[in-house]
Amino acid sequence: MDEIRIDNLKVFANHGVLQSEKKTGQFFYINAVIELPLGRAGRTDDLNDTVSYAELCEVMVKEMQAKNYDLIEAAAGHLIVKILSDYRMIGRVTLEIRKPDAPINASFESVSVKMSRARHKVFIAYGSSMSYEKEGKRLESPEIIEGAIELLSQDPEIEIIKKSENIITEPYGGVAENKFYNGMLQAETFYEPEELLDCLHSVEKSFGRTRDVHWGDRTLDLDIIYYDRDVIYTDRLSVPHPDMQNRDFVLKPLNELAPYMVHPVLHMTTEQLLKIMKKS
Ligand code: A4P
Ligand code: MG
Repeated sequence: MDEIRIDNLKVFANHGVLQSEKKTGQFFYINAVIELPLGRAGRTDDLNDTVSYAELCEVMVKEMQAKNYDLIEAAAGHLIVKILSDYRMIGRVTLEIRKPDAPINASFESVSVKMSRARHKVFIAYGSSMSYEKEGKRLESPEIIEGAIELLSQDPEIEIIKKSENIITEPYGGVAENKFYNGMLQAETFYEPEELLDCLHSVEKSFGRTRDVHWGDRTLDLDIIYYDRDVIYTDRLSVPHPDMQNRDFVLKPLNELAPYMVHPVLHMTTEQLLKIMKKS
């Protein structure tokens, strides 16, 4: 990916754990690497085909001075989310914030943090087979799903791009007894995979999700089906979802949103996976 770089942007701001740092302030220095496609601007010589580095500097100075953080990690994280959400052309932002006058009783040149976050394309399957009473009101599955999508859209690190229709499906796996409402979301996120999982768990929790029976009925289930074209296998996460190719309640809504998307392990499109599943 092409890059715009900004080196040692000098900003006076009031970040620090100590009250004295918040009161007096100090200089911070920012190195930014902004990844975006620059080929078009290279040919057209038009500022509209790129992102203005002057504007980026202004945004960073303004955001650094708008709020006082304890940690430069928080300042960097906040700046990255701001830049990625405001400029859709930008695919990744890497920021280093240096603090040469940190209150440390030792000799050093500066301390710094470096953080990098990117825009990721994800597909999230949702399912609900039980109602839930929230703030004195009984929510049926379609309302739970609507509420969950609303909560996800309020997250500054998630943008919902498309939603499939809700479909009503028979319980799968021989444990759950109720019919399910299922569907799929296509979204963009700046979260890393396990951060996204934590976010989905917290949304599930706010609609009363408990985890007592494996594959049992549930108020809300949010599963990561695809995370870019990555193959992820950790203690907490398997992506692509390992059983997706056997589930019509996953493949049908996915086929509505992304029929030609190729499964990174099985090397088949959603359409092909659905055809094979129907035959077996
Ligand atoms: N986990 C691993 N990979 C993922 C992923 N890609 N996305 C881990 C989300 N979570 C993932 O899941 C257990 C753990 O799986 C999570 O804590 C996470 O770390 P869970 O949702 O807590 O437990 P579960 O739902 O009982 O197990 P599992 O295997 O996730 O079940 P599924 O696959 O979610 O299936 N029938 C119909 N018609 N429609 C349904 O939606 N859903 C299920 C549950 C059963 N039958 C169904 C439906
Ligand atoms: Mg789940």
